[in-house]
Amino acid sequence: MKKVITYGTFDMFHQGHYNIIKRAKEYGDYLIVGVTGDSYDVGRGKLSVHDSIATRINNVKNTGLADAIIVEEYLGQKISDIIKYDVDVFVIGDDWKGKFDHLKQYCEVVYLERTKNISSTQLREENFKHYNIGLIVDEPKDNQIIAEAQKVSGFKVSSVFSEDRKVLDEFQDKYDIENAYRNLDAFWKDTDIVFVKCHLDKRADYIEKCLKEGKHVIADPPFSLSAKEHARLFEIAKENHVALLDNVKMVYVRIFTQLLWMAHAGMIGDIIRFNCSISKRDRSIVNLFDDLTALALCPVIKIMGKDYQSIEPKVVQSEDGIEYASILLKYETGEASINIGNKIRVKEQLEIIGTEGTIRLKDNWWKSNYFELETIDGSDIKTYSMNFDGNGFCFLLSEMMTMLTNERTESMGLFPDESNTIVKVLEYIHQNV
Ligand code: C2G
Repeated sequence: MKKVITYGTFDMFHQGHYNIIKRAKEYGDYLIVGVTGDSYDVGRGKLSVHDSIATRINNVKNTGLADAIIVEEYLGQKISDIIKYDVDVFVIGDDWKGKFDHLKQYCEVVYLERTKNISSTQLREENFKHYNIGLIVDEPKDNQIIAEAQKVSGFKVSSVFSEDRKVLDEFQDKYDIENAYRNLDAFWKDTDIVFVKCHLDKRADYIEKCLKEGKHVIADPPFSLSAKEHARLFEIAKENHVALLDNVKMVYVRIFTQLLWMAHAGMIGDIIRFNCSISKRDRSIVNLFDDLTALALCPVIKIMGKDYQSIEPKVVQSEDGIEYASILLKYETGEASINIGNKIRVKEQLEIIGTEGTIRLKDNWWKSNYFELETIDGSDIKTYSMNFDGNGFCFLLSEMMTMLTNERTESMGLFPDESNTIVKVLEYIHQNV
């Protein structure tokens, strides 16, 4: 018996998918179809898959052509499958030409011509609502927002607004953005979601204007250094039935959800101590201390909770502002310490110490794709990882798409009251140093 295998996501099942499965079957007597699992697709940057795995498997099943259907869960599984199922021929579309030649040592490799003029991407574009993202900027830098938005179907960065003509021209040239505006009314006409990417002194004002205009907003935290004003912005978002999201990417990355689960499900016992440190020397960033502190407070609030009992800030200041801060938040059952180095360097790491184990994220913990779990029973250190390219903003956009589809305006990555707590702590620090 000659066995054939082929793989695919088979999202929005279409004629091109049917054709390749049918032609693959003709290469042998028994056809195995591998359907990609969600984690595998996320890991290879395919975030726009619309259909659930159950639907995708069902669609392959309904062709009546597959003798067996398997799920592709990890990179390299193709080799194991070919060996395990004693496969003779591997078939794939010629958009992958040359990419699977290394499988020739295990079986025959056949690239078949793709069916023209049909694709899942095209069907998603035709069938689902699209949202235009507009950026409000005060420097010609996009922090990878444009590239990240391209990974999530349904979003497109189409406009930019800046008060500064030079910045606007430079930005439009650099990123090849369709529309550039210095007039907010014109900018809003083209925009469903606004990323307010400007310095803290203007952030709250722009956020408020956009929300009142009925636009969904994403902005760097803190939105303001006044806890009252920050909380009011969430109220305005609620009144206008629009979403307001903190641009904190780490909480949307699955590795963080996994870490949160482990910490809260008691896998390291009772949490007694949280340590995290962050520093940056970029003097060109205004309010760098506030940006860094907000970022460091995010995992504190997510893991230790909002109900701290006291805050003890210790800071080193110069005429340039706060150069270093060590902030201790005391909780009923434990404490959290964060070290912020603004000019003064601190080693970046994040550590959650529990009575039965420790979770550690090394180096750039806010964009880490792995963490370690060390339990006190003496077993080995376990590493949990998840690969992703880019800076993780696409995961925030993915959550935004879910929110828009379900008409939910509050993010479940960082809840509004968690965001408000972060600013309450920041405000306290500024008032007490
Ligand atoms: N295909 C095709 N014609 C189209 C569209 C897709 O022949 N118009 C083929 C692809 O070449 C692929 C299969 O249909 O062989 C499935 O395509 P996708 O669902 O896009 O999956 P893909 O990302 O190509 O998965 O392990 C996963 C595989 O490596 C590839």
